[in-house]
Amino acid sequence: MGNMNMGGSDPVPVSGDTTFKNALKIPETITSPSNMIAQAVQDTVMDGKNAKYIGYRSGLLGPTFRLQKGANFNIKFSNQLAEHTNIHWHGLVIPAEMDGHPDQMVMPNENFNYQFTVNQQAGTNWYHPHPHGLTGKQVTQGLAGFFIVESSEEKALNLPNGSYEVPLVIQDKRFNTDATIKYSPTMMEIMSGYMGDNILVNGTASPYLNVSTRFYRFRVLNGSSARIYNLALSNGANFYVIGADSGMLEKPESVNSLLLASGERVDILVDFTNIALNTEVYLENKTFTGMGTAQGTQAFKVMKFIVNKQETDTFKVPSSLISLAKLSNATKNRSFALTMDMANMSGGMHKINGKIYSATRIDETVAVGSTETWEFDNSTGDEPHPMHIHGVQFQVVSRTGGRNTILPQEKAWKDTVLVAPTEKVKVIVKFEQKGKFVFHCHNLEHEDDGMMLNFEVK
Ligand SMILES: [Cu+2]
Repeated sequence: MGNMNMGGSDPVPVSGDTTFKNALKIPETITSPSNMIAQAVQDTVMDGKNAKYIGYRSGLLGPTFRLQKGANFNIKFSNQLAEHTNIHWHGLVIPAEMDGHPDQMVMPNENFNYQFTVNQQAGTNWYHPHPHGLTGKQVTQGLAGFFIVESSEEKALNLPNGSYEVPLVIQDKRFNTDATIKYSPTMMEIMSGYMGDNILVNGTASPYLNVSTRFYRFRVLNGSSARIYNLALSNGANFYVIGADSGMLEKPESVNSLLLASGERVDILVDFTNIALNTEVYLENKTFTGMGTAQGTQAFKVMKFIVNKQETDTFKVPSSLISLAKLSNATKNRSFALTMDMANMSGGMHKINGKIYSATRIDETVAVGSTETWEFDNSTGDEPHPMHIHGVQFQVVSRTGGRNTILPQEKAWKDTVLVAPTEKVKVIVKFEQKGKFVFHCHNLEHEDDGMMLNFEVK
């Protein structure tokens, strides 16, 4: 391993089926949750082959929960897998004992009641397992889903809804010849992240969606282990960013493309109004630079939209969306150095402030109710790290080095922020939930490799 490229392995080219002949699957929507089971499931994902995966209901992935701000969430979660798992409610600010900390495992054949009040603004959250060392494997093999929070303030905007509001979880996967999902990262792939050669949307390989001549709202989640996407439309049209992670922007921002890292979400409006019938428009990934040697070198298509129905749409993109109270008056700054250390290959290479994860160590102690700035410092690194903090939402305050700006998809309540090589990114956070939480890189191989620390709010 002496002369290896410190920036990671060669990129895994996307070489899967590009016929875009499979109708996009839409996960079941649940408004009155009762139970969830992590279990073996049968599904048809690749090449028409029925195969065994893991999921929370009847196929790959889980349902979309859709709850109103103020609603109570209460489910009996059963683990029918052969290994421990749990559920982290990514983006929800809920009590520590419900957050799915890596300490809080549900063992095989055991149950746990996840019970909390949804007490935050409208946004696109999601859920996935968080067992330390197994998160990448369990998410890649099928465990993930959306958790959408709605509010009256958001409803009043009359955004496209019903079948015109579509959640899209983008994931890259590798398959075995029997169509089961392969997950076996090499040492090199622990550095770069494990990338797949097939792009799936909502568990659908090579997907298409029929659309009408009107506006659509797409809630896009990067549910991949490591791959970053530079999303754009193949017709070159701009689209409107209206939300990011767990909240909405104050006003829509028109963009031509945007980067979305693992764990991040973006809520967008796409205008198909003046497109001729039978036109095909692709959601695609454009090449990009500045994210290490393993990312961004290849352009590829993600999914196909077929404009095949004429409709009259009177929707106008609103000039303003919601009011967003800016956090200020931080009383403390903490800085976190993001590094990669080849000297400790077997014990964890990816570190935060020189440390790999220890379940028994509290790394930071924060006063409940306090507001702080946290700075993620990747100024000496050559890998991108999407940093996620549990139990809070934050606002991005500054980015210095690298892209040197706050991007449209960062001007809202967030919980995951992409810190590129050479960048320092500062976020402002108010800590309102007591207890023990983690923060970590959402490149799931980095996370499983130990790029995660504990903090306790008390
Ligand atoms: Cu990382």
